[in-house]
Amino acid sequence: MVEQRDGRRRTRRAALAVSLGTLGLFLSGCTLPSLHTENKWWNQTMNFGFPEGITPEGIAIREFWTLTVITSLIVGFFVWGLIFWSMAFHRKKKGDEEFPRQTGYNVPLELVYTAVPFVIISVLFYFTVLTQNKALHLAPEDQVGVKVDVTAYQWNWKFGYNRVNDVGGVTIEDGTNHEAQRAAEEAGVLSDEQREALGHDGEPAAGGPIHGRLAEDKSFLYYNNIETVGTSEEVPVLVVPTDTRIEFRLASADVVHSFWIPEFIYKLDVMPHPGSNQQLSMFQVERIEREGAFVGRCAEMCGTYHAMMNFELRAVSPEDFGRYIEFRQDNPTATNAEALEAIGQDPYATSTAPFKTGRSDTRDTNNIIENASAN
Ligand SMILES: [Cu+2]
Repeated sequence: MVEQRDGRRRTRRAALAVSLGTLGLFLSGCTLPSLHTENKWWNQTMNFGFPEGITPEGIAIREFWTLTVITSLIVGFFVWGLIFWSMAFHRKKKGDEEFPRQTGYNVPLELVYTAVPFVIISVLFYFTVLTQNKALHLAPEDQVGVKVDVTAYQWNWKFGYNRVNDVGGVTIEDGTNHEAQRAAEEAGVLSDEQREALGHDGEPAAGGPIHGRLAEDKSFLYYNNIETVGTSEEVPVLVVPTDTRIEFRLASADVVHSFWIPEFIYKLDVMPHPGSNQQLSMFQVERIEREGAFVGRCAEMCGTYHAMMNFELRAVSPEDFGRYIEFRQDNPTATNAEALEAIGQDPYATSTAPFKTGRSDTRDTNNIIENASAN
C-alpha cells in the first residue's frame, strides 16, 4: 500500500516538474505577439486607449498592455458565461423542494481552478518582468548618442545638452557650463555673517542651512552651455535626433514634478536633490522611431499652474540634429526658435500652445494664447 502511494506521489511530482518545465521552456522562447496590421482602426482598437508609442520601450509596454487586456477579457467572458449559465439553466423550478446536487469537495475541479489562475499569473508576471527590464535598461555610456539634462521648476522646463556622441557629425564631450555650475556651488555656501546670524553654526535646522549649505542651494542641478528654457509665452521645444539612444537626466529646482511624454508610454518623477532622495533620476530610450512633434507634460500635481507645464519633443533626423547643435554652438545668443527655423523646422511648438497664466484673463475667456505658436 505504502509503496503504491509513494509511487503515485513520485509520478505526480514528475508530472508537475515536467509541466512547469514545459511552461518555462515555452515562455523563455516567447516574445509578445504584435497584433498590429496595416489597418489603422484595428490598431487603435487593439491599443485599448494607449498611444502608439514611438520608442521600442514604449511599443513593448503598449503590446504588454494589449496582452493584459485581452487576457482579462478572456477570463472575464468565461466568468460571466458561468454566472449567466447558472442563472439561466439552474434556476429553482416550480415544485422543486429539494436542494440541487451539492458538488463541494470536488478535488479535481478544485485543483483545476487553483492551477489555472496560477498559470495565468505566472505568464503575466513573466511578461511584466520582461517588459519592465526593457523599459528600465540603461546601456553603457559609449552607446548613448545624446544625453539630455531636464530641469523642472514651477511651472516650466529647462533642457540642456550634456553630451552628444557623434550624431550628424557633431560631438560634444562635455556640455556642462562650468561657470554656472561653480556660481551655483558658491551661492549655496553660507557666509560667515549668515552663519553667525543664524546662531547654530551651520547645524541642520528646519528651514535653515543643511550641512553648512543654504536651504536654497541649487548646486545639485545641471547647467549646460546649450539650454532651452520655456516661458509663459513660449512652450519649450526639446530637439532630439531619431534613431539614436538618448539618456534623460532629471532634476527639479523646487517641488516634485514628473517628466511625461505620452508617446513614450513612460514617465518618471523629477525630484529635487535626486541623490539624497535615493531616486534613480534617469532613463534611456533605445531610439525614437519617427520624426515629428510630440507633446510632453508634467504629470505630478505641482501647484497652481501645473496643468500649463507643457513642453514639446521635436524628433528630427540625426543630420538635422547635427545642424541644429552646430547652429546653437555658433550663435550662442540666438533663440531656440531661430535655431529651429535654421534647420527648416517650425520655430514654435505645434503639439501644444502656451496658456495665459494671469488669473484675471483666464476667468471668462479662452485661456490659450492664440498666436504664440502660429507665427
Ligand atoms: Cu510640475
